[in-house]
Amino acid sequence: MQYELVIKGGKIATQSDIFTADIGISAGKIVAIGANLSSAKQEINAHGKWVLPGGVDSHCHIEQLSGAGIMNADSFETATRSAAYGGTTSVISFAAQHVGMRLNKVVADYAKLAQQGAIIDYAFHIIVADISDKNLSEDLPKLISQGHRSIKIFTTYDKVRLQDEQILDTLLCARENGALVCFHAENDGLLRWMSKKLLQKGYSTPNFHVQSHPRIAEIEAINRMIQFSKFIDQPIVIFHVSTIEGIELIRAAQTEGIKVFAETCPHYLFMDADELASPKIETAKKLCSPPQRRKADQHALWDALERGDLQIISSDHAPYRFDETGKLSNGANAPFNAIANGMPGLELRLPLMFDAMVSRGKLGIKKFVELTATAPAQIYNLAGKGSICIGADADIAIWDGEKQVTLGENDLHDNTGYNPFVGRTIKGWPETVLLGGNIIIHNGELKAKPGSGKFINRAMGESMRPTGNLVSEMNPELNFGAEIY
Ligand code: DUC
Ligand code: ZN
Ligand code: ZN
Repeated sequence: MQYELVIKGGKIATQSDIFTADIGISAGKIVAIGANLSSAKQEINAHGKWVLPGGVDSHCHIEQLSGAGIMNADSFETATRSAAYGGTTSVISFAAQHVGMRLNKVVADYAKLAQQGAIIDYAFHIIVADISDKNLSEDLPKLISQGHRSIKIFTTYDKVRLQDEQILDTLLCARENGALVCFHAENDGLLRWMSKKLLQKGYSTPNFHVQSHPRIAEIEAINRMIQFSKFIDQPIVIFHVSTIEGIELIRAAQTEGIKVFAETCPHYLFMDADELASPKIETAKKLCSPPQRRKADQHALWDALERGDLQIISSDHAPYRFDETGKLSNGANAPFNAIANGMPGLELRLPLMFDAMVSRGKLGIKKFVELTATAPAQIYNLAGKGSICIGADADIAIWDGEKQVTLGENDLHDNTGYNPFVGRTIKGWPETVLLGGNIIIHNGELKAKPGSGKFINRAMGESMRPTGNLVSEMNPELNFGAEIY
């Protein structure tokens, strides 16, 4: 058999195995894995290199208008270019509804932007902010059946959050149509009350962002969303878990049999609240919600990743330039609650995690592959993604495990213009990246064109299936025969 491409002699890692082999690729797929594969139109020598599945980043904000009306710094082109440079080959970004918009149109608009700009494959979480009109009765079921199998809900942020009753309606809609529901879980009242109190006392500089997002806000909202998930029997994902107590709630729910998945992000693992201690406006560069927490939380997050309580590491890439278009859109003296939240993360998610997990040995390379590629692909049902096996998409990153890189202020390929991890030296870097068997990055050069990434149409997956365990009030046998579902 003649292959279009053979990757020779690399050390392959999957979530379950490490072995040395050649990989034969044809028509965009992995068609052979074995020794001495020959007869290829093109060969890549990977001796001495790691050959890993391309990364799957399942939480990133691209070309998105925030709840406060501030535009991301990145287009699909710049964000996915940056992802590719960092070894990521699939992203799930957001189709973000705002109040008054029809979901159909929102998704069509984002789909068009991605189609024109993306250089890696993509899917969308649909942000539901307005369930009125026919959004829930018509648009959402149709969009789910068209392959958009995940929904995101905010429990906070004035202009986009849903009320409890609306959350229950949306969970039920997801249950009936087969989709996951993801949450930004923080208690809105608590955040607003704390911001008001801090500002009344004159505490307005960026460092007070941490106090304005008390850990109890996360704990309360995670707990409430878990109880809702149990009540409706609808699988959920808790985004960006940052606290010990949040982990404990998730772990207890999973032990009880509630279908709760969860992620954390590099900025919670590698940064703590001390990074936000300065009252200077530069602190705005690292403002995100929830905020970075304590060293003890970092340790707990690592333990939770090891045990499997948290299954995914995403970037939560939310790029805003450090100027009047982004972080400083309300001026250089803006109070902490008028500064756009988020930081760039698409490009460095994998190198930071590789450095910690592989070069420094924390949890090892199989767990690295699992958390950053295989598990997000499985949980969100991105067929063909996140693993190296026969029949998988040939989305592959070839890593030089010895390469050391010291991060500069503006050396990323996104459009944010700064690097929150500047000054760190990390070991291990993806030098060649393939998408569907095509080389898209090689030795620091981009080889792909905007628009070459494809939409990943998702079927209903196992993670989305309800457990069948009904609380008594929802169980017709115990509830006077009332059928709620
Ligand atoms: N927080 C969010 O909720 N979204 C984007 C980035 C952030 O910090
Ligand atoms: Zn969020
Ligand atoms: Zn986010």
